[in-house]
Amino acid sequence: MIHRMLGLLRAGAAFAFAAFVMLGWRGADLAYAAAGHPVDGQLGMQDAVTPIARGIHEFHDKVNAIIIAIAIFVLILMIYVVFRFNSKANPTPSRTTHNTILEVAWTVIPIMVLVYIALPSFKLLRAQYDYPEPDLTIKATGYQWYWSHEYLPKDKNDKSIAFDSLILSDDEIKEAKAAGLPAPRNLAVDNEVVVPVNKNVHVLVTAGDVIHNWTVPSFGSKVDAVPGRINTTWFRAERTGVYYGQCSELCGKDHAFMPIAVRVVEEPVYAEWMGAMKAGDKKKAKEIIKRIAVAEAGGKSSEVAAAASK
Ligand SMILES: [Cu+2]
Repeated sequence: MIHRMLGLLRAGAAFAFAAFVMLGWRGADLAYAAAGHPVDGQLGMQDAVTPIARGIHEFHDKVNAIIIAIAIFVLILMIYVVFRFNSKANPTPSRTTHNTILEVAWTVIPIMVLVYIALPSFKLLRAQYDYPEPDLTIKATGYQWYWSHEYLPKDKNDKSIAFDSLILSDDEIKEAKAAGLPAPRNLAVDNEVVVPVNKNVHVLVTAGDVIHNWTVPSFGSKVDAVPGRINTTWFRAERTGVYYGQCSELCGKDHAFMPIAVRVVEEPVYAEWMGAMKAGDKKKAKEIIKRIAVAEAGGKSSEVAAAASK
């Protein structure tokens, strides 16, 4: 009897250990996730490259640890009850019906756990909706089935630029790959959104037909695009690279084929790209991005990309 209980306790401990190993795994698959898109065999979420996304991941891990601890605690209690109080081990059951201390404890402790979860949750929510001064504002409009992006002018002397982002066809992906670009299937687009690294970017999100959703997991951004209404999100990407997302509100037949690609580049590259776009030279703008993309795909570091831009 005692032996069986010990065996079960040991199994519980093994389960707990396995759960924590799984949690800890998130650190190990950063190398994959740094790709800015999901990869085969990946565990956990895509790498966080903004303070908000990092906050979301930390909060997720913390809540997960609490969930696992509670599940293990309840499991151990149940196992104990099954063996200690079954009809053989405990033929005359106790007639106790109330225990004030116990009842207060099992009410107050869960309240304390919930408050412990709620406080950082509100803090995170506030950070998401507490917009810092923008360095750049982009309007993203969802259409069936592509995204249109407009860079709003800083003042009345400034010029706005706009372009559509459409998914690459299989042939275009082949071409891009031949040119040394990663171009992941169902994620790569013809015109990437380009933003400078370490700058606050506000995104005004809306739609022109039905409801879409502008989502980039690595930024912790996920905002419904509702026709006739402007929703907002902000991000400050801290690492160069290209970060992908997908429309996340079922919007029709090609819902799965209207990805979002945001390329984070060093400030001088951004200025160069913006200059070309404002001059209406889309070809030159594409060349700039291609040069950075090839350098990053090969060297995987922002230094390489920065050097390539000189
Ligand atoms: Cu959509």
